[in-house]
Amino acid sequence: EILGLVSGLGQVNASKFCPEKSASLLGPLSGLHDDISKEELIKLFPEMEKGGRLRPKGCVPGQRLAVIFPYRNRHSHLHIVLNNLLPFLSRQQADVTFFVIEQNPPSTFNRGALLNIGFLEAEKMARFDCFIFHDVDLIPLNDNNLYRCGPNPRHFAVAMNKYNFTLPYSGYCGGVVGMTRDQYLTINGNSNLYVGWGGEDDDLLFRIKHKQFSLARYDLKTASYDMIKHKRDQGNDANPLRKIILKSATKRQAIEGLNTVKYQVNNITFDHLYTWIAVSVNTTD
Ligand code: UDH
Ligand code: NGS
Repeated sequence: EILGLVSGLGQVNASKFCPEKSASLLGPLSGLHDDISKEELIKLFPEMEKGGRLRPKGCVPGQRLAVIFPYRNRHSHLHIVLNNLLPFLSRQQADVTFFVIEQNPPSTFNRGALLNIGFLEAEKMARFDCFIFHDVDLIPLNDNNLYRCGPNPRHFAVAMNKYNFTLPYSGYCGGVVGMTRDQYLTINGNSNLYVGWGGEDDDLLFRIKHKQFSLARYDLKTASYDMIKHKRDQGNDANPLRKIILKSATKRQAIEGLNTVKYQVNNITFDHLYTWIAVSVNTTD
């Protein structure tokens, strides 16, 4: 009788955890590109919890995820990407909270600093196991592309439409990257020195490798994305110094990054779809 009780309990516990791979996955997806309003999205996903948390009913996921969007003036992209990510992550049975880290004017856009800020601010809210740093214009096209963290940092955005669904160069580490809390702390996050477009993602890979991690990637078919077409942003001109800064990536790693990012939080809103954090980034431009 005791044995029966023990094995019974075992079953109850085992069935509480979500399976490694959800039975709801569809594989390849066509990608939803149409504009959608915030109100329509809220209607489509009433089950979301304040602050933008989605989690499965009926089982407990192994990891709690924070998706961090670096953001300025991309309202339509944000909602298009959420219209894709919400069903995608729901099918993956993820426990996920979305953070929009908005850089207020006038400083030049600084993607690396915004990702550091997203990490630090999310840490103040809850204990997340896995951080997915996600450009706001990238739509995943296969739901076998599991948004999870593992023993090494993962580059998710391997194959994008704009590069004919191939990796543009072997060291490309942009778009969407995922890391555990410990991995991000170990590499000291992103550099804050890349003011304007370019280089911060290459710097990140130097940091990852310098701490003896390898970069995990799914295959091209699994890790494919559409980039939403858009015009050039204002306030994010290519940084003419990016290649020079990149040369000192590993020398700077310990003394510049997550441990030195300077910013002020201007506002925090716990919305239905996301936690929105508006910040001013103190940079040298
Ligand atoms: N982003 C914003 N607003 C901006 C700029 C960037 O929200 O004004 C965010 C957004 O999440 C975007 C990410 O930062 O997806 C990366 O921006 P990006 O300009 O590096 O990359 P994106 O893929 O465009 O959007 C590529 C344009 C290439 C410009 C080439 C310059 N030589
Ligand atoms: C490289 C940039 C990266 C950028 C990548 C892809 O040249 O930051 O192109 O560009 N590195 C440097 O400039 C040093 S993109 O597809 O965004 O146009 O991510």
